[in-house]
Amino acid sequence: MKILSSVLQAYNIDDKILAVQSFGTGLINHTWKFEAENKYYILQKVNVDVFKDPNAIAENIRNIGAYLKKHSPDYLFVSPMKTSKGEEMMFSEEEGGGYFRLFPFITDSHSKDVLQNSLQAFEAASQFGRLTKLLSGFDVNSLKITIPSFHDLSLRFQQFMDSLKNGNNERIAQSASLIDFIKQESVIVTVYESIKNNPAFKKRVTHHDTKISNVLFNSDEKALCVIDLDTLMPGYFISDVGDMMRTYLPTVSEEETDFSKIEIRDEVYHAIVKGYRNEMESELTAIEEKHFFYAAQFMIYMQAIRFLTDHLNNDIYYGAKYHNHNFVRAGNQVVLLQELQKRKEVLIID
Ligand code: ADP
Ligand code: GN1
Ligand code: MG
Repeated sequence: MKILSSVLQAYNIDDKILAVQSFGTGLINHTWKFEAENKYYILQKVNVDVFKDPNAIAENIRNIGAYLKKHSPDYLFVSPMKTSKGEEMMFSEEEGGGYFRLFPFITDSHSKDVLQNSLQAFEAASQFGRLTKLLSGFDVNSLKITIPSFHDLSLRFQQFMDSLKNGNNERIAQSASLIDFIKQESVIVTVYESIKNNPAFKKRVTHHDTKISNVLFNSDEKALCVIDLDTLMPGYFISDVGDMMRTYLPTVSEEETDFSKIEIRDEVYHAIVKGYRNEMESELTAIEEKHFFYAAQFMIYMQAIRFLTDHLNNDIYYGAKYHNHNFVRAGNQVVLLQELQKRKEVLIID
């Protein structure tokens, strides 16, 4: 694996490049780690099929970074490094072309694909809550929309219904029971529509991808910071809390193919609520406070829809590493939602 020379030139890195490796388990961008001049770096190629305007990401991160530097100077906000021309990203024409950006590798940090205990959930939820809280004075409407209607469940449901008309017929037949389940649970969309029409649900600066691999921990298991800031956009708290629930509650990830292993950890649910509330309590309205459990349903349901829609559309968005990959992922998320629903009486503590 070789790093493009135009990329290294743009960042004035001309020494020997060591130990280049593909890094992380992200589904959208490409990420590598490498060493040069005794320092470690993270290099990323932005997926422009998904992020049609990479400059919008750079602008959001620049403006939020400047705000945090002024108002919360001790906060660790991981911005991309500047090129020698002072830009947060560079376009390379080499090998098909693409937008690349470089980050300093945060020392003594690692990320996780599966959460191991509720302390980690508390740490991560505090980090995501803190980010939104520190940005409560930032003009949320000044943010650029990097993916239009990203967490708009009504649109995701519509895209799913469209895939039933225009998608792969064999896959539609294969997915009958998943399709039925998603249709049966469409009250989750109805509740989302009432949220959209309710001014007590506030639009705040929202991360929109709070999965556990987007938190960096140190060797003492303290969360250092959040990363993967491409979808920092105006949004509802149910997006961030819900994606934490979706990815932290079960003992296995969305990639697990043995669905009997999907179990909800009650103590993790409570740790997420506690960590997020610790930071956000003064911001959340009374009605928002009552929607923590709904947040989990909302995000798991949306991810089930997105994986299944992609399967029906022949994997054009997420791709597939094996035959039926998105079908399996959708099945995993459906089982997760069913397991969550079973815990409803126990988990709702309001
Ligand atoms: P993706 O959009 O593909 O999910 P991420 O920005 O989340 O990309 O990066 C993928 C992985 O790379 C992360 O889960 C984390 O392990 C690692 N990573 C990203 N940025 C840094 C950084 N600045 N320092 C250390 N590790 C990082
Ligand atoms: C994608 O890039 P990554 O892996 O952090 C996706 C999220 C999904 C997630 C499912 C821009 O996130 O919305 O929840 O996969 N990001 C985009 O793992 O679609
Ligand atoms: Mg990521």
